[in-house]
Amino acid sequence: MAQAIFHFPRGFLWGAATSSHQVEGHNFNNNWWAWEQESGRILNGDKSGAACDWWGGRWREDFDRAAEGGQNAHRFSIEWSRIQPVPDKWDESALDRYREMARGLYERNMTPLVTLHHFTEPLWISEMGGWENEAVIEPFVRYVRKAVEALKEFVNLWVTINEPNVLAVSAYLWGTFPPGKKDMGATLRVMVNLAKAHAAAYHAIHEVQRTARVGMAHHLRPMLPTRAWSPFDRLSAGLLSGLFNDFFARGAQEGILRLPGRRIRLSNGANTQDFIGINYYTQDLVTFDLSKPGDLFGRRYFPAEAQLSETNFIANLPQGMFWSLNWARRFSLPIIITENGVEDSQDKLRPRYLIEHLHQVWRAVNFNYPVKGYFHWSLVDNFEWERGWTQRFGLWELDVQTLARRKRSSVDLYAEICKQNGISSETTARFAPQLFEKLFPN
Ligand code: IFM
Repeated sequence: MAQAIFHFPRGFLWGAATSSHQVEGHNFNNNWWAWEQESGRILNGDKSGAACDWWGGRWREDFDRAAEGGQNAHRFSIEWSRIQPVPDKWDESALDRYREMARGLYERNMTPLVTLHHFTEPLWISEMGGWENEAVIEPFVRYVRKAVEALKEFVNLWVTINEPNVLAVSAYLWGTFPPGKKDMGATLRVMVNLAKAHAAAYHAIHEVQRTARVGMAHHLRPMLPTRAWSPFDRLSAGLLSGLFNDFFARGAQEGILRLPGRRIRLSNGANTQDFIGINYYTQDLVTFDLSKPGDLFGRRYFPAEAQLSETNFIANLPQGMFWSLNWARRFSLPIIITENGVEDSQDKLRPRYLIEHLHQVWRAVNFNYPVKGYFHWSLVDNFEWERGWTQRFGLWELDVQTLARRKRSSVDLYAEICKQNGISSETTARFAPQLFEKLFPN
């Protein structure tokens, strides 16, 4: 049997990613809690409830699990609605708790990466009109300053906004996130405001903390023309990808926002990323379809032969990870994989998915792509937005009733990878034997 290891660079960050609303519980002062109370919004009428009870302190045991599993980093988010429950009040005790969490990572020799906005906002921001209203940028930046000031002793890696493209599209085009609009004009306005908010937050963070490294977590969904020879398939794939994948990252590089048919120049927008964060899960094929003007004439689907996840949400297409890293390389900045994972309650696909995706990361590293870290989504099963508890992304299983954690076999797999700083032939043989010949041919 081949004995070999795909090594990662020294100092590579190995971690998992989580977000406040999905793990904390009892987050009742934000727009998502309110949304969950409306009937028909969440699959099965599920509610985040106590979630993983991190606000009750169970982050400690989950951080212990991560540290024991060889993880040397963790990405978590902080909740604006807890820190600033009303416009003229800061809750210092909430900031203290987040400081304790950041210190908790530090004490476990884990590097914290903190996300400042991960899909949720205080109710009073929604009452102002949310991201449709440019006036919310100013309070957002005030909150960012306050949070960075409070956490900077332990944190210098920041994500300003998680997946601004998913947020804009889900909340304003598909209507699956609050406020549930289906309006292309509103979607584009929100995208512009989020891009402006990122730029302003970037500068604010650097004013408060000179050594900060700041980025966004870009949800990348490669969209490839079904028929590469077809100019129409190429056109709709290019339009979709340009708006969904490129808008924020290019905007933060060039200071120019490219909307269909017009451009907006941001005076403070250029070079406002210190690293490129990538959330990669799956990719699409795109066929030109005249009946889909709202989708820029593109019909998206998974290749017929692709292996699908438990709820058909994700196709296991690891080549898309390489595509994403290649996409990120053009910015000449360090790259961090801020999310990657699969929903799989039985842990049938995850071991294979994990190894195959990390193998693509390793390939990129060998082409000298500047990949600095990988954060698996997620550490423990958590509340999956409009899909409620129906999708299980955790390395650890959560019993939503009792809050008990149970180990999936991917826990041991990921621990071996983190501890070896690489993927060994032995690990592959044990956890995903079907991949062995492909990855380690004799
Ligand atoms: O759970 C989400 C996360 O909040 C953002 N990125 C995708 C994950 C899986 O759907």
